[in-house]
Amino acid sequence: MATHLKSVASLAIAASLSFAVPAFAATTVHVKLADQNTDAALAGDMGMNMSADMSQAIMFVTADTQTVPAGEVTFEVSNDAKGFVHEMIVAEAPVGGKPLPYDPKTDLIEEDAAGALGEVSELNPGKSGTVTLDLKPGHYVLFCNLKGHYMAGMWTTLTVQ
Ligand SMILES: [Cu+2]
Repeated sequence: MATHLKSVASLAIAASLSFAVPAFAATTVHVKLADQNTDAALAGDMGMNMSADMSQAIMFVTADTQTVPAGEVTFEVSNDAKGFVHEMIVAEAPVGGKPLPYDPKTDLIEEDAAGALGEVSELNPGKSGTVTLDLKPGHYVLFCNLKGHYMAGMWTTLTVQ
């Protein structure tokens, strides 16, 4: 028993000396959802890989980092909007420069077809929420799927390496 305790203590000291952040700690990404408090210019075709002028975006997903290590990633999502409900969905980014599957009739991303992995759904203005996902290396997209918001520019990318 004494030997066992000693070895555990030694390991703990070695770990604290070797890594500023223990390997088992989840990475946290802070995500802000925001808009220009208007939906006057929705359906702007400003989706991913659509080569639209993103400077015209009126709704936004912003993350405090663009790259995270593979493993557990916790998204802390806050809706900073004044009046609009927003959400954040995580999906694998389409390969080969393809657009995300979008239904123009509903103005929504087809979440199943897009391979949605998880979400913080429908936050009222000023509210926040979290979701933790186990992500493998690759390229991901974070987007809002309230009607028309994605095409209004409400998405960003995340690389997991
Ligand atoms: Cu939105």
